[in-house]
Amino acid sequence: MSQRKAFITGITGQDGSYLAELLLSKDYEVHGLVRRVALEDPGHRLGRIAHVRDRLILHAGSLESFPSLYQIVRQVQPHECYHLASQSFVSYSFDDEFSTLNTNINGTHYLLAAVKEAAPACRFYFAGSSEMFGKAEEVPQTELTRFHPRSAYGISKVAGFDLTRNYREAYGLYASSGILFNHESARRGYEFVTRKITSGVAAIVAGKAKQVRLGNLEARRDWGHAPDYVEAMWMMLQQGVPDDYVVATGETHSVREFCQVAFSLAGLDYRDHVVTDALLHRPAEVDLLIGNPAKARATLGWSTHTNFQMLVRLMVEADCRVAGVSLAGKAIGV
Ligand code: NDP
Ligand code: GDR
Repeated sequence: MSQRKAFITGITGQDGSYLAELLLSKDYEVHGLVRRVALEDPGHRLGRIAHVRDRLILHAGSLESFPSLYQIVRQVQPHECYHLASQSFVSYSFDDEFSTLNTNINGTHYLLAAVKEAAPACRFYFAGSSEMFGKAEEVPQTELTRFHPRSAYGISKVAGFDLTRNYREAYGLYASSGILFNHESARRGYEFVTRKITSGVAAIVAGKAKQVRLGNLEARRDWGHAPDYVEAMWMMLQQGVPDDYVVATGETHSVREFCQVAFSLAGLDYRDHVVTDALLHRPAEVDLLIGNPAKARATLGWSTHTNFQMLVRLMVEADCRVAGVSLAGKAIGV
């Protein structure tokens, strides 16, 4: 069989970088969409894929431009397309609803249309989110739980999910959506709460900071480990028929618990270092988000390999390495 080709949007992000590694390990030819500015400044913007950069084929383009997506899809003729690129920071979507809706909704529509026109046999994955459940009507949430998004980000993901389903039903595209709950890693963006906490712990251990400023400590999330979640994306595109799947751990923890575990790994009490700031609270919070991954387990054979305690530990340890200190505060070679 000829080598399989995959096209990943968002390849420079957390998930894109792990998915690229996974597909390379499965001998795919991996193509990625990057913004032109990223190619101009690779040292800064391609950091997460620097170690595999020479094994990837990167194409300059943008979610805002249908012609750029169409040209790439037509030229590459991918067997699988993973649409991960988006304005992914929920908080920011309250500050700028317009760019979040434009990028996320139009970007998904443009890419689906490009695949339908230029490579209709290509299998398509859409990165849906637990934020689509928002003010959740039941706990835990399944593929059948009604959506009630609470942010422009959540609304944009519901629209992307509906577009993906519609291309499947109306045009016969093999198009699947993952409804993924939060997943974190040492490559998580620093603006997200887990990385903000673990990088904060490392900065305190290194003597470079004293405090971490956070918003709502009682917010709860179902947190998993990103490398496990990109496996589910790949599995979804290997099935006989396209479908939608919840991917989650089924466990929930509060931001406060995350702080407790992260600081205690360094022998610190989070209450001495975490300060709360009302300005960091969101205008609308989601309700209790816990996913039920039973369908993904039964149909895809998917499972998680990393529990909550392991996740926090690996993130704190990684950030300490970046800061050049051990958990005990001793300087280490970086
Ligand atoms: P990141 O924020 O780490 O990565 C986002 C990616 O999208 C980056 O590669 C970014 O490129 C790219 N991007 C953003 N805007 C554009 C644009 N206009 N044109 C081209 N590329 C663009 O996200 P994650 O890896 O964490 O998440 C991947 C996807 O999964 C996202 O769609 C997210 O919404 C969704 N998701 C994530 C979850 C999670 O917990 N991580 C849970 C559920 C869904 P650049 O580097 O140039 O900024
Ligand atoms: P989320 O992740 O909004 O769930 O979206 P984030 O880490 O930003 O927030 C999680 C919870 O922590 C609370 N919180 C704070 N959040 C941030 N960012 N900064 C703080 O200082 C802070 N203090 C408390 C938040 O209020 C929230 O309740 C992530 C993204 O990856 C999305 O793209 C994805 O769709 C969802 O996960 C599932």
